[in-house]
Amino acid sequence: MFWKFCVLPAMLVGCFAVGLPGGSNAQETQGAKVEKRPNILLMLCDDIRFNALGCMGHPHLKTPNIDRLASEGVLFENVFCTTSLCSPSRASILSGLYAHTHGVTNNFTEFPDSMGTFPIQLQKVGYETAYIGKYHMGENNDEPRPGFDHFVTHKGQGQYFDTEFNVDGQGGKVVPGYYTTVVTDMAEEWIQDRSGDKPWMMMIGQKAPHSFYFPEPKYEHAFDDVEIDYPHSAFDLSDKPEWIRQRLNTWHGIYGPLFDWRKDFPDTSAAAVLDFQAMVRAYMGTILSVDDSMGRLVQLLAERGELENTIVIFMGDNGLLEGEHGMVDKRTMHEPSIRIPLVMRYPGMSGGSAKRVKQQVLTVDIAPTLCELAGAEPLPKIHGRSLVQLVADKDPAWRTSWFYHYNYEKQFPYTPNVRGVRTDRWKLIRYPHGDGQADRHMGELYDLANDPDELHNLFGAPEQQERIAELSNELLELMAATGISEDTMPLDEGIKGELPDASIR
Ligand SMILES: [Ca+2]
Repeated sequence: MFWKFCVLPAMLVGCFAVGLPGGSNAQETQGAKVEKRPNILLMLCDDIRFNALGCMGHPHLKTPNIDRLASEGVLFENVFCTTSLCSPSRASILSGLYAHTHGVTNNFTEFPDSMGTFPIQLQKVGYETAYIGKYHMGENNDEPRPGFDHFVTHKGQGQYFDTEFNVDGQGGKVVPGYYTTVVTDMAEEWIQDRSGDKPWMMMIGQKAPHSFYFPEPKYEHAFDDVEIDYPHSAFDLSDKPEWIRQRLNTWHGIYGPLFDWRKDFPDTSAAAVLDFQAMVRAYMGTILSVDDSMGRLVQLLAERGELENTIVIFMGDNGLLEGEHGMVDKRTMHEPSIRIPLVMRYPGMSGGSAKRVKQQVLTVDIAPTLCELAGAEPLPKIHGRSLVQLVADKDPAWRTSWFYHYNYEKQFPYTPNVRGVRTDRWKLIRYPHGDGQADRHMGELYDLANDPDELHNLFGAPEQQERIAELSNELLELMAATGISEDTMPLDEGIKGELPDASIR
């Protein structure tokens, strides 16, 4: 097991830094023939579920353009965020660091300007870089950020229609139209302006499919014929900790307002499932436009002769619960909340044929991967690992476990503090109170090999107590390896029924 090879945190950092093969492009640039560095197009979706793609087996959603990337590239089947929340996860993607190190532990904290990121590393080796769309680190800041030559974003969440964008710090201006189409137009324009002399990297922050869900008018009725029920797991909470039952009637529970799809709440009646159905249909509708967006951009790259030399990435920032265990939203460590989709098409990495990767990949792995593929200097002392060797030869030393953390939010009092460990087979979730004393919520233990839907909590099973002790130790070791010697977190003030402030929903 990789982690056990490195006893001390300092040594572990060394393993990350030196254990990887050198980038082939970097070597090429030192030779007589200078190969062109690859362009990078990274489309980041907001709150997209891991299975909300045709290529991941969704029963209703058709995403032919993203599926094509998977059929010609690499589909990572087990990808996770280390904190299931927009801003912390986005900061981890940029920096390769866990939230406790980059410091963005909630949705209201600025990403520090001094923090290293992969776009900054790429700029240093001559890349032109752009960010277009939802950035959302710093709730009310739409000004340009380090690492990007061209920067277009908006304050807060933005709107599905007629969002006010700030282009390169020139001030906010409403751009009429549907968000997904508008950012695709802007992305096309920027790519078309590139001369082809310099490599470029563009990140597109799609708003979709984040709540509140408003599909493009042509897709408003795309799923009207699809019947949707609460998942089976919503009705068997007997072995779950009490806080999950307390969440049922709240902003993040299935009997609550469902991001405004239900006007009178809580509603536990059978008929109220129609509100849930309407919500899920709209969520799916927004994703159809995202697939169109990817189709347009891939077409443009092909027309420019740049497709084969561009790393095209589609991924999510965090997962989303859609009724599982009676919950909506994210933040928890249950599978739908932490799993995200990740597809990469780059013949220079995969050889041009379809590949499937089953190992556990994390958001923090993106930055080191892109630095390596671009032939840029690695970011120092980060927590993620480059995926290049894993894709090439399966990397027998790849991680077999990792830890997850989330801090209780006063503004969203529907999830406790979470500290957990996920191995290839087991998941242990603990809910520390935040005062250093014993946990006050029951934990959760799942055998993912035999119970992938997390229906049977084994935390109280006498025969599992030794395993729980072992996994608890492993959790501490993993945290120590990322620099957490003393874990600090807010006090858990409990699950509350109040709605979040309207300005931050
Ligand atoms: Ca998100």
